Amino acid sequence: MERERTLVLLKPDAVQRRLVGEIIRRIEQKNLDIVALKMIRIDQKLAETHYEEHREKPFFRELIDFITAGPVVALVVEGPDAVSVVRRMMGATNPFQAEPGTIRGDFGLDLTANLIHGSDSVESAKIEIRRFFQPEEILA
Ligand SMILES: Nc1nc2c(ncn2[C@@H]2O[C@H](COP(=O)(O)OP(=O)(O)O)[C@@H](O)[C@H]2O)c(=O)[nH]1
Ligand SMILES: [Mg+2]
Repeated sequence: MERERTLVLLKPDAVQRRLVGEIIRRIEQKNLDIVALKMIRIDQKLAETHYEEHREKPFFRELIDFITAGPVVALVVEGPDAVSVVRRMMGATNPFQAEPGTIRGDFGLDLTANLIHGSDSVESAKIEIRRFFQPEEILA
């Protein structure tokens, strides 16, 4: 398996609901490496860039309002096949369809506030990591 890096965001609902520790525990328990971590506020501009692909969707405004409403925890997670491993740990976007045992399946019940973001490909991971982290913030 290729070693990959992926961008993970613990969304404002995860912070508000005190699920940061639980979600990071799962990432660590899986034996993935955390190579960068910080708490930030996502501003309007960063939110709109990050969710650019959804600009024409009916839920876009709600999504931007939600992701900018409170602090998030941003991580760079590294490991074999990290992009898809993290996506599987997250579970389906719709928490009603997310399997038990996944983060969204175990803790989520809302389509917008679904706790966690993970990059959906190696290519978008590279772009998203650059968008959220300076090179010197990431462990070599
Ligand atoms: N209200 C609402 N929010 C959605 C819907 N689809 C996606 N979202 C939100 O937009 C984010 C980005 O969507 P997407 O990239 O498709 O899902 P993800 O990659 O699994 O996070 C999701 O994580 C949700 O927070 C929807 O149909 N309704
Ligand atoms: Mg996505």
